[in-house]
Amino acid sequence: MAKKTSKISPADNATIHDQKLHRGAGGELHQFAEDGKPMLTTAQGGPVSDDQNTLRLGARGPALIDDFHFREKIFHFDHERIPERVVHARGYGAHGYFETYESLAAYTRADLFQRPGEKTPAFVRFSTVAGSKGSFDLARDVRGFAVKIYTQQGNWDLVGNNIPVFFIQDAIKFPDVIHSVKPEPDKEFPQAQSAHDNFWDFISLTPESMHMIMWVMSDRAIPRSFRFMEGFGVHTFRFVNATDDSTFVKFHWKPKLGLQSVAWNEAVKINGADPDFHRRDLWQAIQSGNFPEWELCVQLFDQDFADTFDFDILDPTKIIPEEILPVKPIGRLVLDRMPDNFFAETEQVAFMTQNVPPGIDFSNDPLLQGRNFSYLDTQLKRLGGPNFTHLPINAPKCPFHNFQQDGHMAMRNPVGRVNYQPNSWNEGPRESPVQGYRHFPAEEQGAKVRLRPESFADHYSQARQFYVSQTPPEQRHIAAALIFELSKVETPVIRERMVSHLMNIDETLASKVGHALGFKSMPKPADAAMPTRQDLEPSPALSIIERGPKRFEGRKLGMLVSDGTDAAIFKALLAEITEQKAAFEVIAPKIGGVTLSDGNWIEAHQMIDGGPSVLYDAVALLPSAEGTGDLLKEATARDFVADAFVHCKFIGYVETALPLMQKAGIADSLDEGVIALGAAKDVPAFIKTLGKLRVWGREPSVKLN
Ligand code: HDD
Repeated sequence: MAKKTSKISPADNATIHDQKLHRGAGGELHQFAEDGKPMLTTAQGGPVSDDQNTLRLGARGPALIDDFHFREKIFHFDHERIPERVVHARGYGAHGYFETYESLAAYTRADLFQRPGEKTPAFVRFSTVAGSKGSFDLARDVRGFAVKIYTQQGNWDLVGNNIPVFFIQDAIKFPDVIHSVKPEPDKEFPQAQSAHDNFWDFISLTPESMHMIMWVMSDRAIPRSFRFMEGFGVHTFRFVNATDDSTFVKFHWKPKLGLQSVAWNEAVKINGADPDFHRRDLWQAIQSGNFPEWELCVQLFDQDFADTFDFDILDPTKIIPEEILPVKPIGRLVLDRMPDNFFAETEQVAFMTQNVPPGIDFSNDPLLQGRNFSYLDTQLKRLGGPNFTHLPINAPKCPFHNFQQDGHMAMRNPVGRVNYQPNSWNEGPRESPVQGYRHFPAEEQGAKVRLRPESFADHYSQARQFYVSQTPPEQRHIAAALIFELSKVETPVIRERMVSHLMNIDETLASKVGHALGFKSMPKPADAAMPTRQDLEPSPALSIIERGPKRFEGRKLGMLVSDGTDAAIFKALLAEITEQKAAFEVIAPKIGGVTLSDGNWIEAHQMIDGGPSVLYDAVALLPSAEGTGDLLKEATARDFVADAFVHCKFIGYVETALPLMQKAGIADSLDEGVIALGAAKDVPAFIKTLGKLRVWGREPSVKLN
């Protein structure tokens, strides 16, 4: 008997299917279920009848292997995770654009820097370094600041940190420094913390890390928000122009909203109250239209400058102070869109230091050279194969053509016969000697050696310069951080060795730390390859407080309210906060909200237990007399007030809140940072004062650290 063949052409087939298909809100095609809603299908497109029960032999019988839907669903779930990044596992990203201010053609032929006003799409991922993917945001740690700019000449990845120097001078030491800071391998703790023996053991045996340690022990390591951090390319790179002239360049990102950090005692509490504090902050800012912005600034210099500068420009443990070589703003980065899907974009984005467009080149910094190997290698492991560049977040946004093919999960496959060149059909893409990437023809010579140059040998002078450039509160915080961290070190000889390094940086700092650790006598200064220079000028640009924004824009006021809160004062605060482009949250005894004195009901963002004052930059205590009476019974309400005071925050208060302040133990030590709000007219002055951000003068009396 002849087999029946289908008479339906592909076109007919499409028409038949179209009757059952439906385009969803995101433009995706759906099959319809009986109620007209998009139908659940398997990954193969097979319609699913029951997603609640596995296929069984009888209602109480064994599961059947016939259940391909169950097997596919569980198989896919079992494979949902990819390896987390070996460092910088916890991160958060956003889309945006880079806008060039002026043509830099004299310095670089990089296309993105040629035309003033031109915007180029960008993606940024911020991260902590040591913690795993599920760790908390306010770890004392370096923050990653990785930027991918999708230029017309391919992707440029500037994979930087919020600190301009690094722990080590040579990439071969990277696994060691990272192993030492990660949880100790036998016990797998502590998580996301440097306060343990292994880390300080390695550091105290590695004098080149001392400059970085000063930064990591400073408030830079506990930023208030990603939006208030600087970013640095760290290494010296090269700009190369159309005629192959090279200029050395160091990259800096300067936040438009100024720098700000939190206090350590605050960071510890934020981690409990909101482990996603930094993520939430970025999400809320972008979703509410307050797009964070950074200026890209460069320090440009030539070989003559490099030859006369005090330190080797190839040494990644050194900076060039801005006071010696000013930074030049060359463009701005604006983040204006959150990813649609965290995994697809933020988790799968692959940054690689070797991604540079024509016109940007490397220096011989040995850390950078090692990184240029490591990043491609790690993406292969993490993303599972060589086609990670096919993922939309990693693919260039300019046209690209080559003969790479096949491999796991290839999404773009060549069409046609030719997959090599040269070929006899004159087909396919070809090289462009003029427009293509030309490496800067630096002339190099020398013997093959494993040697650290002598010019890298001064490990203490810039560490000292950083310390002496800080304001008194910042110096106190560095000392307190060292004391805290070393107090967690169980092996006395490591504590002593560390303090012996501090002796080479600043003796007062060293003795403060040694004294607090209970040393009977101070250790000798560590043997130093080179003596510490005392003549380096302080660099005010290194201080966060000196660089503070002096305004409250982008910050958040927490308003503690109750039923009967004075409506006029509350509304005046809202108006002024909005005027300052700042944010606010209402904290109430119940999440259901409160009724103000004028009878209007307002919603609460947090109930008092969920909105401790550590989540805010300043607070206003606005409960009515009756509300205060109720709050007096709540430990969380007392902590709200006491913490705000101890963390040196500005506090506005109405008279009816005084009993609460009494209970919190602050009523007898009011200072200029605790401001009475008698009436709505007092509000503008209060909000203006918030621009100072913290009352650091209060710190010694509250013994914050
Ligand atoms: Fe690195 C990730 C920054 C030294 C090897 N690094 C990574 C990320 C940032 C940095 C921001 C996260 C990127 C993302 O968000 O996906 N790393 C730095 C800076 C360094 C540095 C500023 C010194 C100046 N790194 C460094 C060295 C090596 C690596 C010396 C290895 C020799 N880094 C890696 C890595 C990672 C990484 C293992 C882990 C995940 C990834 O690359 O994509 O390859």
